[in-house]
Amino acid sequence: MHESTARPRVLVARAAFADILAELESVADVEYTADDHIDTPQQLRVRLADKHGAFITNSERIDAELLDACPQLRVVSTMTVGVDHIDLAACAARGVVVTHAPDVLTETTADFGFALLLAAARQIADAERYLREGRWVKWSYGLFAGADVHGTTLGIVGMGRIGQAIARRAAHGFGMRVLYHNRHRLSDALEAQHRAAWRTLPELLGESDHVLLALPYSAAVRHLIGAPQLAQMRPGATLVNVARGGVVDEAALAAALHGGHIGAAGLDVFEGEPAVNPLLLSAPRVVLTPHIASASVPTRRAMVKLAVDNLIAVLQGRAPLTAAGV
Ligand code: 8YV
Repeated sequence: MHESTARPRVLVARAAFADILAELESVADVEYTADDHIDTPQQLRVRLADKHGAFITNSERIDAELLDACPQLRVVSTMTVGVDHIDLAACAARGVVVTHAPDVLTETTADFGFALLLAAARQIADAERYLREGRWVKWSYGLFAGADVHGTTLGIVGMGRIGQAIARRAAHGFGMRVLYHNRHRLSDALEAQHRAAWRTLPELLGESDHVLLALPYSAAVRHLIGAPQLAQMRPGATLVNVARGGVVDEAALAAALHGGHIGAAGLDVFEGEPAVNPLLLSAPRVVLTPHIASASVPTRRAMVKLAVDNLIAVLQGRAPLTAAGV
C-alpha cells in the first residue's frame, strides 16, 4: 500500500465462495472473477498491475515477468497446498509474501487417494461403464476380478502430510504393509506411528503391490516415474497419482497399461490438464478424475477461508498463517 490509510486492492482471480470472499471485501477493494474465466498471462498482468494482493488457484502462474509488471503487489495467496505454479524465489527477491493452504486439505485428499487406489485395483470405473453400456449379460468368475488392496504392500512416494495420512489409512484400516520414499526419513516415532519403512525408490517400486504418488512437484521430479521405473514395478501393480501429472511419463504409463505389466492406474492429475493425453484416454484399466482430490465442500471452504485469512493478515501487516517458503 502506498498510503497506510488507503484500502488495499485485491484481485480474486477465480470464483470462490461468496460469503468467505465477503470477509475480504470488508477490508479491501476486491476485483472478482465472477464468471470464473481463466485469464491469459497477459490479462492477469493487466488486472494485477495496480493490486496489492492476489487470491489465486493453480491456474494462475506467478513468475518474474508478471511480478515486474505488478510493482505494488505485496502478497500472493494460493488456495492450494502445491506451489509449483509460483516462482517462490522471484517473489522473495521482490519482497512479495507467498501463502498457501496446507493441512486443511490433508485428510480429504488422503481419502480420495485411497478411493482412487480402491477404484483402480478393483476396476470400479471400468465395471460401472460396462454395466451402464448394457454389456452385463451374465455373471462369471473372472468378471472384473482385480487386485486386492487389504493386506498388500503400499509404496508411498512423498511422505509429507498427505502421504502420512494415506499411510495411516493403509496400515490401520486395511492392514497393509507400508513402504515410503521421501527426501528425508521420518523420525523413528513417526515411522512407528504410521507403521512405515523407508526404501530407495527402486526398492519401493520392486516391493510394492500398489504405488501412490503424493510428492510436491518441481522440475527435478518431472517424469520421475518413466518407462524404466514402471518396468521396476511388480507385474500387475497399481499406480495412483494425486501429486502432479508431470511426475509421470503418461505415454510410458499408457504403454505399460496396454502391455499389461501395470495392472491398473488411478490418476487425478495430468501433465497438460485440463487436456488429458489421448493415450491415457484409450488405455485400459485406468481411472481418470479431473483434479478433485481435495474437492469436498467443507475442505474447499476451508481452503478458501485460509487463503482469505492469509491475505487479510499480510495486508494488515501481520504475519501470514501459512507462508510458503523458498
Ligand atoms: C487443488 C491441489 O484442488 O492444493 C493443491 O495443491 O492440487 C488441489 O487441492 C488444485 O490445485 C486446484 O487449484
